[in-house]
Amino acid sequence: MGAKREDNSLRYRRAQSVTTAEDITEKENKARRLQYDKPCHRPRDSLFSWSSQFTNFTGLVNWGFLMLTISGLRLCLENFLKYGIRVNPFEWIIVLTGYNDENYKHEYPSIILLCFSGVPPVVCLLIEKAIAAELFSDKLGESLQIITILLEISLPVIALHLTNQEFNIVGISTVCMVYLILFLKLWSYCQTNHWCRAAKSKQSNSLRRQSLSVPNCKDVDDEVVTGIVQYPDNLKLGDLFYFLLAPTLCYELNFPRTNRIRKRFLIKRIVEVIFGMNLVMALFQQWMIPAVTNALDPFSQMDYIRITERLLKLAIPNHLLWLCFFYLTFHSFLNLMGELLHFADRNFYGDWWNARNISVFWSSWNMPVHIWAVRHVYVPVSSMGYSKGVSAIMVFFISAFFHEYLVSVPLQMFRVWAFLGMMAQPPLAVISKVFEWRLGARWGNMVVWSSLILGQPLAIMMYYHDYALAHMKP
Ligand code: 3VV
Repeated sequence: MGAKREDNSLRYRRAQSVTTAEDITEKENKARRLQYDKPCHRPRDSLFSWSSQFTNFTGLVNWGFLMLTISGLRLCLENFLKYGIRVNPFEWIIVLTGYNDENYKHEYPSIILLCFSGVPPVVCLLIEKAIAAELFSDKLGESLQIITILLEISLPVIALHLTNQEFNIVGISTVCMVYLILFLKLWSYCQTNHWCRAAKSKQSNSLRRQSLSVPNCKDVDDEVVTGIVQYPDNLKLGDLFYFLLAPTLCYELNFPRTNRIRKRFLIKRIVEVIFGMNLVMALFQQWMIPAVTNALDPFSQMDYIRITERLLKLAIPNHLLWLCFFYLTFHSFLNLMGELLHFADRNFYGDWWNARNISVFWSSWNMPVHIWAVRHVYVPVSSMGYSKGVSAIMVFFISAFFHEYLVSVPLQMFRVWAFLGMMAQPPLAVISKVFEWRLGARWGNMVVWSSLILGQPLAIMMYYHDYALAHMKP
């Protein structure tokens, strides 16, 4: 058996090998072994040949890390020598508060809008309560809910266009992000309550079986489990505000809860949030701003070679900032909120770094948005009879719209780059799958990383170029 395996492996090596010449026969080898000249040669492949089947490249990986560190160090020194120290925390305070000497304003429109963001949820809750108390018909109530959440998401745009207030860009960006998160949460809140109502009102056996997928609705399941909140007992201000603060976009009547706060874990996350925020702001001032402003000239002159050089230069700080932002948001901040609120489901991100194609990346990088998209758009659209492809395009369309909203509204400049960037994802997913099928998972993963590293600086430059043209003097 052993001999047979050895024989097979020899045959395999012979078939694969470039240097194991077929003319060196087994017989010749035997003869050589009988010689007394202490032979030290035998047929074997060089390690870099595929046929050698050598796989241990740990040293080269170490070398790669060392080269990266040295190049990074050189980049750091070059940056400091060229621009001096640009990190200035006071500048952030000026940007965040909108205070500057020439144009000081006492009104803080962004802060007023942030405070007002507490009102739409209360309106939604009141409508839900009115529907539950049968003051409104379901149809009228649900139409009112839709109008409320559409008004809520339009409010930053309305405030920008109808008031004479001057918003600073960081303030209005924060407002748009908060209003968008609120929009997604309220959509989930209304739809989940709608599912509970629908399940409650249906008595027939077949629909009772369907209602098992919405298990927290009173009168639906005959066995009422104690300690579990059931519709409409959930319609309370405390319950709604817990959901608004919880690190999820999907509403449930009974979230999984932890029974204690781990103090060491909490302190670690707090330190990470404080340190991470300062790091991101410092990197932004010291590295990102000079790289973006320096890339403007080649862009306006349409000098393609220099554009490419500038884009590659911008790609590095942008990518590092993006990685810091990922860790800070999805690990440090969301875990901090989860720990404080006893929220037990910490599935905020998957191993997107191993994604073998773009589809896998989008299903694992931002889990709160992905789970929301699946639960509130993808599955409902699929169950209306549409194919998976159509449902996925629908999700990406909504996502593209909101990406554009997050960029265009603060810049007050309507372009389509962010929208097109997101709408390019389904075709890019197909391309990365072709790479994966034809060349293997490693190449699919390369496509994912390349699109992340190169796609973002391109989009940033498109917007910065258009913004500079519109707002800055030559
Ligand atoms: C807040 C902080 C900001 C920026 C990220 C945006 C996307 C991804 P598949 P299959 P299983 C849509 C709204 C977006 C708003 C955007 C605003 C962002 C800002 C808001 C965050 C603030 C950071 C950074 C971002 O990160 S923005 N992300 O746009 C959209 N795409 C997807 O989620 C997926 O590609 C999707 C859903 C379109 C397709 O996913 O995995 O390729 O599809 O068929 O495998 O199924 C998906 C799941 O659905 C289940 C399956 O079992 C599967 O579950 O594995 O994920 O757990 N499923 C399918 N059919 C089902 C059925 N009939 N019943 C039940 N389940 C079913």
